[in-house]
Amino acid sequence: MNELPGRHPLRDLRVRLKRARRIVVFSGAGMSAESGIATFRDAQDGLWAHVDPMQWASEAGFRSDPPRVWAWYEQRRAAVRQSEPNAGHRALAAFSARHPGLLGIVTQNVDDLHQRAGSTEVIRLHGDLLADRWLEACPHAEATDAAQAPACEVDGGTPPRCRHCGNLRRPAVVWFGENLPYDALSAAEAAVSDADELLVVGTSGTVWPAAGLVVRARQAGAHVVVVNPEPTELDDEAHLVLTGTAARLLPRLFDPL
Ligand code: BJW
Repeated sequence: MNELPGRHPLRDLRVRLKRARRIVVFSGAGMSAESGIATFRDAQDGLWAHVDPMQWASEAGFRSDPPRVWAWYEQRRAAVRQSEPNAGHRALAAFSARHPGLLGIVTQNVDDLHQRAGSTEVIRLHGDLLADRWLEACPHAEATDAAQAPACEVDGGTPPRCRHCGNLRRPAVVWFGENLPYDALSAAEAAVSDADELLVVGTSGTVWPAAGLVVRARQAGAHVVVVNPEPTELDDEAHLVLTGTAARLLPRLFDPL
């Protein structure tokens, strides 16, 4: 059963945050929306408003047309490089700097805006948009002994390939049907299990197993707060739903009075 919000939910939450032993922020694409980065599922301008996600964010989609998918990722990389952290990212980083060890971030985001704002304790569940890796375990990429195989060489293609075996580079993100990085998911599970406050910011809560972290946190006793301008799949898990954007609400929660 969720709490009825008090007359001053923001003020009450600030008091809770002040008393908290461990705060975790679980963020999604909406966290970066006010930095100009498109969300995925926004009906108007989300990345997937007009395309089938499985054609873009799955291994099968990539294999079906590597240049098309690579070019889409290159556009998104350029948008991230040109963007800046917003007031929400900065409020979290500044709070962490004032209270070392109190706040951790578990993010589904593949941009680097939490890190560029100055947050150091960030667990990335879905990888790194700005990095890439081999599609297959490449014998040339893995070889350390030049006698075993010639050193791997990346050609200048789109996407780049290994000159020797044709293996492709791919974005170092987690696509549908792929396991999340084991270390990141384990660390995230431990972090949310230990939180007394969990703030769920800017995620629709539709993608698993990430969304399950909120269920886990609540079961482990955390006070769960959703921050989002729209309803989400996780609202029923929340003790409190704050309707508003990350860049507007997070400074009001975390900035010093
Ligand atoms: C604002 C705002 C503002 C706007 N301020 N807020 C259990 C049940 C059902 C399905 C599954 C299940 N377990 C696994 C699955 C399958 C699948 C899944 O979850 N499917 C569902 C969609 C049905 N999961 C997987 O495949 C995962 N892997 C896995 O489970 O491995 C095991 C396995 C192996 C083999 C076979 C099967 C399973 C992997 C998931 C990988 C997700 N990858 C993506 C793409 C990353 C690469 C890329 O960027 O291209 O990650 S999908 C995309 O969704 C991205 C995001 O991180 C993720 C979450 O999206 P997010 O962040 O919530 O964004 P939106 O757009 O949905 O929402 C934005 C929100 O912001 C909205 O609420 C707005 O209102 C709000 N907002 N402005 C605050 N200013």
